Amino acid sequence: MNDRILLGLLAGSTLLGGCREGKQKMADARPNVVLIYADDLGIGDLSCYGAAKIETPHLDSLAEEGIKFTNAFSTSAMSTPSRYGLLTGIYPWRKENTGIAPGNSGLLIDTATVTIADIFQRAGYATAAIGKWHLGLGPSSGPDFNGYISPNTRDIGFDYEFLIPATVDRVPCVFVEDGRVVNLDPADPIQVDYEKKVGNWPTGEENPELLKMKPSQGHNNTIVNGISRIGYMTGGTAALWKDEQIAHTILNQAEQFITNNREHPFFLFLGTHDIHVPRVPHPDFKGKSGMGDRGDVILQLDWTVGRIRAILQEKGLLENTLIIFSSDNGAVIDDGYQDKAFELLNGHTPMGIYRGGKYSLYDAGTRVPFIVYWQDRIKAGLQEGRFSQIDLFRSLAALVHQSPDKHIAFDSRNRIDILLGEADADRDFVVQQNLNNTLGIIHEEWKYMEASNHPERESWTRIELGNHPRSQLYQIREDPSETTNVAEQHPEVLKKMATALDSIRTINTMQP
Ligand code: NG6
Ligand code: CA
Repeated sequence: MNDRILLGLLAGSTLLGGCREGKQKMADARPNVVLIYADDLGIGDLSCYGAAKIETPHLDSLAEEGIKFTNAFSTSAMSTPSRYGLLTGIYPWRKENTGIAPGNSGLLIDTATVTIADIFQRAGYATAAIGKWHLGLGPSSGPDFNGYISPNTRDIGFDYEFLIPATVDRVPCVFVEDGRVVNLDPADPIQVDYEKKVGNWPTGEENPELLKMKPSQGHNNTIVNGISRIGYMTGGTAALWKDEQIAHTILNQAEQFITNNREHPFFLFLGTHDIHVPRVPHPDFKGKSGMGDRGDVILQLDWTVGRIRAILQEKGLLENTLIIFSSDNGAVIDDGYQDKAFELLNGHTPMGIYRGGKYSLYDAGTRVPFIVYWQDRIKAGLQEGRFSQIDLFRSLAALVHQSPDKHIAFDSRNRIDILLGEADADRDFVVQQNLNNTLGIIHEEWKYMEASNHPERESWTRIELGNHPRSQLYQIREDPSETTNVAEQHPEVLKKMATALDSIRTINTMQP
């Protein structure tokens, strides 16, 4: 943050200290922060990003009245690593085991690591993680779902948690609240195994006739609510979620947290399940998009965002709340269930003009919608320069007047000026990561992708991953769809980009 803004914020907080009268009235007096992190939402999935076949009015008005970023990136093309990067300000590929986590993974963020939630706590905020987590829980041997799960997010800076432990297509299909499975009957303990079947609940593989949604890839283990998942489970019947209700459950928890903290500054990390698979819309949205379940859950996501904004408004908090909306990775169409996502697209282009998709090193893997809204405080605008979610850590820290030590969040840079619309987004280097931890880097008009011996496609993703035995180079200013590899024509650029990536990988060159 530049000094002017810092001084402004500091002055604001002292001057306005006396105006609070128990209610969060004035803008700039320790704003609340609500970070809504959607799942698998593509750069082309919202009408404010050019989608013509679907209407997302709530997100559109957020984008219209706030700042819409058109060149924003997640740190990775999958959920677990992107969340790791977002919450720690450290690139996930620096740490082992931040690939797609199973539902019985231990907590992947070391409790000694300072997270953005820790920073908010230091600033006197109440903090919560609500919704999709996907960074593991419990010790490295895995969580005990029948007892108190420790460590949990309360050991890494959150005061309150209400979590989908991994993903909705992975067992166990239960919520965890403050270290305990919600509604667990001790007489019906949960067992989870990712290797072999446990108990006698039917699986998609053995009993496909019981399925209301069939898998297209994998997803053929234990059946819960007529949908077969990844992994085996048994027990915990009273605790099982209902897929149709998940968006509402998450929203209700968010509303409660907001209500409980309406007189106190708060940070809410809200991970939606939408629009990840299995896509099972609530009846209010079923069939409403004309694009099948994938479209319906986009409407459901849009509704969730609209409700969050309305709740903040109802509580008198909207003018003092910074809302950030983004996605953990780019779009995927068929992600393992036969939900007719391809067949019903009707011309909709979730990846926009970009190549690849979720899992990929091509741009559609990490290029995501990114909207910032703060009523009255932020002027409506467009940010067309580059921005990476890795910078949220230090930017939000600066917003709440914290300056973390250099060894903390060392890949993150403070660009609160960009988030507040007071400077143009202009990240010099954007680092990208695909399913195989192959890295890419965007700099000036170039995009470089390092060589990789992994297959160019994996059958189960059906998406070009960007792995290639030779490094690739694209002139993305003229060729944003990455159609033509120009590595051979520009050997010096290739070398320069490779060196830049190497230096980021080995020493961190991005010290704030
Ligand atoms: C993959 C799953 C996919 C999704 C993904 C994680 C198969 C065939 N595919 O392994 O459905 O769950 O993992 O998605 O099992 S993420 O957005 O949470 O990273
Ligand atoms: Ca995801």
